[in-house]
Amino acid sequence: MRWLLLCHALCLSLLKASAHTVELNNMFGQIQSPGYPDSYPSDSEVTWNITVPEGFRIKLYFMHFNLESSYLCEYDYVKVETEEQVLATFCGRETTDTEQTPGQEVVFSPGSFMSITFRSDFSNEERFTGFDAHYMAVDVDECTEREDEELSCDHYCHNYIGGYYCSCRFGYLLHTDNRTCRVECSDNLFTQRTGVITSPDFPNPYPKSSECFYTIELEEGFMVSLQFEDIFDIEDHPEVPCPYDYIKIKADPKVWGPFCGERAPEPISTQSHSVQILFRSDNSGENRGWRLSYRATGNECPDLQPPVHGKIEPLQAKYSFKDQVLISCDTGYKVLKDNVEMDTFQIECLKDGTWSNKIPTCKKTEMDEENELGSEQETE
Ligand SMILES: [Ca+2]
Ligand SMILES: [Ca+2]
Ligand SMILES: [Ca+2]
Repeated sequence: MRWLLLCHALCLSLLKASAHTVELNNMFGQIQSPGYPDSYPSDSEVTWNITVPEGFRIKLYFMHFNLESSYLCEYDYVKVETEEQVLATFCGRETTDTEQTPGQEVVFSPGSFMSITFRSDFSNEERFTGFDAHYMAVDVDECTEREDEELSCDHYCHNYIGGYYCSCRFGYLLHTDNRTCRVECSDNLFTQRTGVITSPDFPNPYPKSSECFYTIELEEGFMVSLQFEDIFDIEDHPEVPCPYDYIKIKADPKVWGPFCGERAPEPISTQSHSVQILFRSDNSGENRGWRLSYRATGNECPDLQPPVHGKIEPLQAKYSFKDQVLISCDTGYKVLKDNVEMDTFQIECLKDGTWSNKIPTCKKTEMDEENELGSEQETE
């Protein structure tokens, strides 16, 4: 029992002495089996951990390789791995069905870390000279290798040794994520009675990482209604309502939306003269966006009858807020308003749906009255 305990302690310390780890942080270097180019000792284990800066990966290859061969490399081996996966296991002198030697093979790490372990078992059937390997940091070409849309450049990618950067097409700005291209679209003011508003670049996919504001601002008394077109495509989610991109419409205190998906919202009658539209996009996805037309209408005023011996211009079936009408009289007549004679008189349809004034009358001018009298006398 005593001996056993002693052996246990002794064997452990022996094992510890023969197994050790070497940390390597250089951009290149050489790794050799213990005692190289002499034969390597039995019961030996060495691990080399190579770390290179971010943006690089490690290239490893062998100039010499001579290890004891065994079924599936059970005895002696060189194992190349990362934290997560075994990249290669080598042993022997020649590649067979169950043993692989590196030969001309080059091993690349997917990331900036690689671990190489050499192990020999308790015996060697003959003399083996081990291995001589070299490693170096090589650039990762992020532009051709990044297949994940969440990580790749939105527009243009530029690779350089040790890193990469993104740039955008003309008219776009690189977002602070240094990857997606946004547009400046926060300052759009519409003051006409009708108009068309679209997402940026419509019907091409709208820019990512953008926040667009559109304001329709008309005089009080107008009421804006919105109508979306059939092409409507805003990134959505099958369960969560509009978590990525959306359009929202606001006319204090009412809010419509957020809207997303592929079905255009129903027409919206805001009942307001001031409408704000917010459109937001996140950093991924390709969707076509939206297009809407708006129209501002006011209250309608009652029908108008032209005065006797007079006319109104323009003559319309209906008049609404802000429409103006000019009243004039036939030749020989004058417009009479509040006992004042004038050539024309203008009235306007007000926001409450009433006319600014009553229709004036047309009065025969005095000169004409005299003339008429005179002519009557002449004919007598
Ligand atoms: Ca061996
Ligand atoms: Ca690079
Ligand atoms: Ca999106």
